[in-house]
Amino acid sequence: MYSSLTRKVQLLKRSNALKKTFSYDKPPIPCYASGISRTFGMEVLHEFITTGHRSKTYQSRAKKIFDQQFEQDPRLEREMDDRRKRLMFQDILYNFDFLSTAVQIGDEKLFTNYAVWLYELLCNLMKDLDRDRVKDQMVHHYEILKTFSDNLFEEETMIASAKTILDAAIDATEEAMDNYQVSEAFLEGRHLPIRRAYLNALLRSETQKAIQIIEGARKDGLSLEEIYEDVIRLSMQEVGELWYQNKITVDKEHYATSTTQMILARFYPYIFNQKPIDKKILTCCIGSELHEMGGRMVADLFEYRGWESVYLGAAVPIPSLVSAVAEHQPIWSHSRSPCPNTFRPVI
Ligand code: B12
Repeated sequence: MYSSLTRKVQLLKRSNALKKTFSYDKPPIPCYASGISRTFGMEVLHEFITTGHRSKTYQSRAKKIFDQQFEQDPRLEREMDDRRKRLMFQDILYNFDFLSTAVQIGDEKLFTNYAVWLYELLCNLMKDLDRDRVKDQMVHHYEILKTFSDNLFEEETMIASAKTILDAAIDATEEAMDNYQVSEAFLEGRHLPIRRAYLNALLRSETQKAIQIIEGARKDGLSLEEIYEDVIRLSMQEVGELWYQNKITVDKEHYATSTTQMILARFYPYIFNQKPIDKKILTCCIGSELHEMGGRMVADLFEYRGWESVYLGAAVPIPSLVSAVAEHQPIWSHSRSPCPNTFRPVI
């Protein structure tokens, strides 16, 4: 692909400059995806002026990769407007640049660092897409690049090296996916590794894995209270934080909620099989309050301790609550009223 000596010298010069200047928040070469104009390196500027950025062959290869990604992934058509498509195409050209530089000088890190930087940048730019979706797009792109390695490089060793580097970029992007910032509250307290793994699984929409983490925690001896309080409650509260900070989309929050509810339901045969102690609790959310999972968990924990629990769920009108209390005669009724969060005994 880059056979001329001049080109090799250019690449080496640029890669040395990159090694010096690369940092996570400071991209080494201009990236159109950011929409922010950054300083061009002299050789890039020269190439840009003389060739209209890239040669025709270069552009047509990029176009093939671009088209293939759209063909194989129909969701892209919905996610990418014209501007994004244009930027994505430009990024493919930059990806070529970085890949070939890394291959030429045999420095895998050059490409993997860039891949992580690009991933974080795209997550920030495409807030309407979740981190796992952006990750999937990038991984898919590197997979396609792998199949194109034979077209991009001539020598066998370079083709093999490109594939290895792309595999490393896939791993680095997968890792970066879990590398988001969490709140102090999430980091405090017991069972952080389990909590972190559970939250990661939710954010990756890995339902089976989320189930396994909770079941594994149970098998490892965590009590139901620990699972509810230290793992599930704090993970869900973090989901709320991430949503509030616009780091995850609302559908991801809904997924996390429904998956967690499904996982809680798996405990029911066990929870509802305890020795009764002849006490009854009634819980619910009043009025317009929809946050029903906490109340459900409270009811579960009482049930587990032998109480009979009556859980009315979300958005219960006050007259209905009053008649339910009359009907069930609980010795303790608790309700959650609309945001901001308040809980009060009703009798
Ligand atoms: C899932 C969720 C939703 C789901 C709820 C679905 C469901 N089936 O429950 C949906 C999408 C419906 C939703 C909607 C909204 N949500 Co919301 N939601 C959450 C989220 C991410 C998780 C809630 C949860 O289940 N937490 C896990 C449980 C275990 O924790 P918990 O609720 O605190 O419960 C524990 C204790 O508080 C207590 N407890 C809770 N309930 C009860 C009840 C009784 C009887 C007792 C004794 C104890 C008790 O014990 C529990 C166990 O420890 C939270 C984030 C968070 N910080 O919790 C935001 C959060 C509560 N939501 C928030 C907001 C703003 C909203 C909306 C207004 C958003 C909007 N603009 O539409 C609406 C309001 C809907 C409404 N009318 O009530 C804010 C509230 C901000 C505030 N300070 O009030 C939060 C904190 C997100 C955020 N960081 O901004 N939400």
